[in-house]
Amino acid sequence: MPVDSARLDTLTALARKALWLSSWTIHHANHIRSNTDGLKVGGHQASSASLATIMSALYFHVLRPEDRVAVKPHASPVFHAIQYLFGRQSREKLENFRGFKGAQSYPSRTKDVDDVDFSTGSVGLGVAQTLFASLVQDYVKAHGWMKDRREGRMIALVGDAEMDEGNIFEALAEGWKHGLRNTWWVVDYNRQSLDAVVREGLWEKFETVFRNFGWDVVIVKYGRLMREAFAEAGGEALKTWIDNCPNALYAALCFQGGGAFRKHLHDEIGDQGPITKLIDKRSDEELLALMSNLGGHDMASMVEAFESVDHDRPVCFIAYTIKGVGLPFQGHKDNHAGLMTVAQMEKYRESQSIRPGHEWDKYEGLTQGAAELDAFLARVPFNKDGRRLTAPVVEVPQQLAFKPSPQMSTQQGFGLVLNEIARGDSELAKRIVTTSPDVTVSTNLGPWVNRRGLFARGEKADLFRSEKIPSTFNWDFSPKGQHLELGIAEMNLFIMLSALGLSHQINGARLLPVGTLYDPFIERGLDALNYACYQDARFMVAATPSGITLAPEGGAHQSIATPLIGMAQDGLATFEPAFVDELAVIMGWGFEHMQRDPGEGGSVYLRLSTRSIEQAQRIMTPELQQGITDGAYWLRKPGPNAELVIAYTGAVAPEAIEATGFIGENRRDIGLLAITSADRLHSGWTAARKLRRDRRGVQHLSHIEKLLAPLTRDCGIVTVIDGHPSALGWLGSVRGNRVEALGVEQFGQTGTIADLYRHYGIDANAIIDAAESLTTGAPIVHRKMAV
Ligand SMILES: Cc1ncc(C[n+]2csc(CCOP(=O)(O)OP(=O)(O)O)c2C)c(N)n1
Ligand SMILES: [Mg+2]
Repeated sequence: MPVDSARLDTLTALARKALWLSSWTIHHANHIRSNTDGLKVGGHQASSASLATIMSALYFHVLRPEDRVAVKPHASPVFHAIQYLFGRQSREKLENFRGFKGAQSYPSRTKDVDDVDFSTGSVGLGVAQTLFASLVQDYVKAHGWMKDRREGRMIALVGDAEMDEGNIFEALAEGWKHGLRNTWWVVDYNRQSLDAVVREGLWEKFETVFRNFGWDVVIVKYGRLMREAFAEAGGEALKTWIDNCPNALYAALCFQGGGAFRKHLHDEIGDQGPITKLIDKRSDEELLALMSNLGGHDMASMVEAFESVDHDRPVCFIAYTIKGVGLPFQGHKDNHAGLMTVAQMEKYRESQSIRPGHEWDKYEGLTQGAAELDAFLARVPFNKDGRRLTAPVVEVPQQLAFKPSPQMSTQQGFGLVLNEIARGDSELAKRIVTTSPDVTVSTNLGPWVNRRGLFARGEKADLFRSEKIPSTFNWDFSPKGQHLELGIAEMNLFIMLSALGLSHQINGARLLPVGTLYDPFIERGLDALNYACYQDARFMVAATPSGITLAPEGGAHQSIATPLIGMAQDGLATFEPAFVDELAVIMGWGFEHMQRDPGEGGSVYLRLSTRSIEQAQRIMTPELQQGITDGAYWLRKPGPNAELVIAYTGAVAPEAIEATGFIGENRRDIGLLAITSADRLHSGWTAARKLRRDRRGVQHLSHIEKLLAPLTRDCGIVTVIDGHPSALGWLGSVRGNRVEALGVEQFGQTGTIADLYRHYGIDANAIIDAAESLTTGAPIVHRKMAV
């Protein structure tokens, strides 16, 4: 239905206001707020201007409350301005833009107060997030959890240079495989990036890519002024000139203004009667207004383009824009960090009929009355409370069961625990959804998938099964399936986990996502993992195999840095258990942790191994359980005069146990500390120190402080991990003990586990050597001979 002209006028006025407010926000941060540390606000003003009309069309008119949006990072000020007009952002936070606790530089789900759906900032990731969010919505719907909620459109406002990010193309391919729907990407085609003008002709290539992947492509090139001019005598020639004008020249002329356009048009088209008349009847100002009236700056054209979509296939809108439109540096190639001078801002203020001192007034300078605009904004469909949903907590059994064997790896145990959950009909079993980038079988998710099936919107039987060809895996696809098959791209895994892990807030349906990959490839998807955590998505990632313990797989697949990544990543609790009973406890805790409130819960990373080791035969007491989830427990308590403690993590447990046996014959009271989570130990220690500093007199001790409390200062600690030694090296600082930290610092070789443990110095002999260097007394004679 065409939008009436009064409504269009109001939308245009609000877009103008949003642009003013975003510019004033930036100006305020730079020139008015006292800024002693030279906090420069760049990279926002020009980018925000570029999108002001498009975003206003969406937010004030097109969007429905069930829609979800990822806003291009540098359009943050215009996003906040729109929210301010909605009454969902405060003037105080705008005045404090980019300041401490102020409106965020890039839209943030967790740090902003104004209804951000997806955090953005690292270009490319927000775009792909909308695609995966749409797949997740399909999953939720197919499982019958949408209730009476309407399907939302997942919309990304995309900078044209964002398309250089490979993760967008990885996502496109994945979306196609899954029959993507309800996804709109609106490209702000200003033909500028940070440094440069976008390469001529690049977009034609992208367009083909989109169409190839089944997307509808809607190009919004000309605004209404342009279209009207094209209809005038000579208009065709003008259109041809515009179409043929190179990106860089068009941008430069927009910067220079109407006079420059006139000169070029005259020079290049010559005196051809009608076109000359068309140009010359316009003043410089009018000519500039015409030439900068690209589709993306024209409310009518944008509304029309959005409303023309009558299907649920994915759509890519390419909206032509000018970076910094309407501002003095519009089109200038250096405008990314462009700021207006005080004098320029004054002029802009006057042009908007805004009185000094009334810069923040919502409707100042608009012709529509305040009551009318209040009523308009109150009726905007998107402007609704409660867009962020919640979902009840899924109960997790006290202890997760698994079928034990005397020898097992943690990777095997992971499969066994999930298999046991899959056999039952608990709510937990229903809400777990697994996903893996082409390593489902090799990370032991196979048994789970056999029982719960693969997800697809349509049924598809396993051909091998229907052809009666024996196979270990029965992989039927159906709308009830609970495994999302992914191609190899690890970025897609983490963005998918991010989307699944926000389902309780986006769809009001709780999912408990579990993803698997090989540990070294965490680094491949690290930025997406970081962003998933930054937006407080909740998931469990099992990374296996890991370390040099995957020995014959070779150096390229060995992971050294991941224990440190796990410790350093905010929002991610990292565990590296040695025994499967520990893993079962951690997974149970993890499923609960994933459901805790913001600020309390988070995601979980399990660094697992393929090394099969002898399992501890023991009763899982509540005390042991607590130690495991807090990060450590004494496998052998140190005696009262302990000279030495061996602290180990993960797959090297047999070496630590063996060395303890040998050393124990010559050194008194030796203790063996099993560390299940260096991350939780360390963060607990940091938190306790902070608490004691903040509230003097508080006696709170962290778990590691309590564990190490019985040790004297003279007691040495040998730490050992199949990973970077600094992951455990800090233990010495807890109570001032000397430490020998063993671990891996160079890329690995292929070989047997024994070869490599010996080569990198994390075998029993290396532990014994380290113990000797820390203690005095007779040499430790019962040294294990090299095999
Ligand atoms: C992954 C990543 N790399 C680099 C940057 C720095 N950066 C911010 S904006 C930008 C250029 C963006 O250009 P475009 O997407 O076309 O948006 P525009 O500036 O035109 O609004 C760059 C390189 C970033 N934010 N994220
Ligand atoms: Mg751009």
